[in-house]
Amino acid sequence: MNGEFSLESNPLSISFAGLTLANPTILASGILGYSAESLNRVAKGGAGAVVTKSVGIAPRAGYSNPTVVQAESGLINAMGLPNPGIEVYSEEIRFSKTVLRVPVIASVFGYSAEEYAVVAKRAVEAGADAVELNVSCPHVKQTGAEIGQSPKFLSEVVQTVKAAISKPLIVKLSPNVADITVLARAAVEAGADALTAVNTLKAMAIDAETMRPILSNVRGGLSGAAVKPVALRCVYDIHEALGDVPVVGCGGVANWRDAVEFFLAGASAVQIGTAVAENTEVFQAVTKGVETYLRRKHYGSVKEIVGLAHRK
Ligand code: RRO
Repeated sequence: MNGEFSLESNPLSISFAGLTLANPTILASGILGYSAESLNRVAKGGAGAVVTKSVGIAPRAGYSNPTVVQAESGLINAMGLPNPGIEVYSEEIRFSKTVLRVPVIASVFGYSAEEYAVVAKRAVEAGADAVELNVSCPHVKQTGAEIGQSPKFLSEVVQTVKAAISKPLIVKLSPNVADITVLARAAVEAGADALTAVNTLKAMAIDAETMRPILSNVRGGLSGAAVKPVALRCVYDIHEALGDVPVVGCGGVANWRDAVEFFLAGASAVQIGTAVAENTEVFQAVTKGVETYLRRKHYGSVKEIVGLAHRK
């Protein structure tokens, strides 16, 4: 095995929705995902899989600056879905598959169910190992949360994409809803193979000196440590309501303890985003810490601890 673990005997390996990862850490969409080169840097840094920046059918410039503002214990962004469009981005996916040794998950968005399906199909044709539907961007009109907050729209998008691709379909849910289990159930009943919980929390920042909102788009999405308790509760709610549906935890993971908390809540893997901007070594550090934790607690694998916080 060239000195590597076989995936079956590796206690950190995890399988969900037809994907097998050597470790349960995944690069979240939107961070370092613009090119095959940056995805490769993250994979070499120890990520078990990577998710691309969200890509749509046509190029989009995104919002003007400022697009990011530091908040207490987190970041607020309103990038506005900047992306080169699937035609150009397909080349990055194709190239990434020649250099990366971990699964590449394409994050896709659209303004209709058909558009989502076209982009997803093109991403899979370019070699993506799975598709993550972004139905949860909190601040771009006519896509994102407008779809992810409506069980009817969500169901239509998921069904249409599912019929168009043969690879695993993951749906990234919004935390900006009254009851996330309603949307989780709608996605699964429409054919989602797994869920990512969650995208950013709707937020804003105001400058006391200029007396104006800071972001050019006024509203944005909060990520980082500040959202972890919300994301954890979302994963817990989904696991409680839907049991065995694979969930990928996303929101404020920065160290092994955060990751373990998400596994105990019911996540099979975790995505890391905001913390990567500060520390590209974070994947290795989290994986090592999880391994030490499993040994200390006498568990043989990550999957043995998934959902354990639900024990009565
Ligand atoms: O590009 C963005 O502004 C963005 C997206 Br697509 C998303 O899904 N979540 C977010 O916080 N920002």
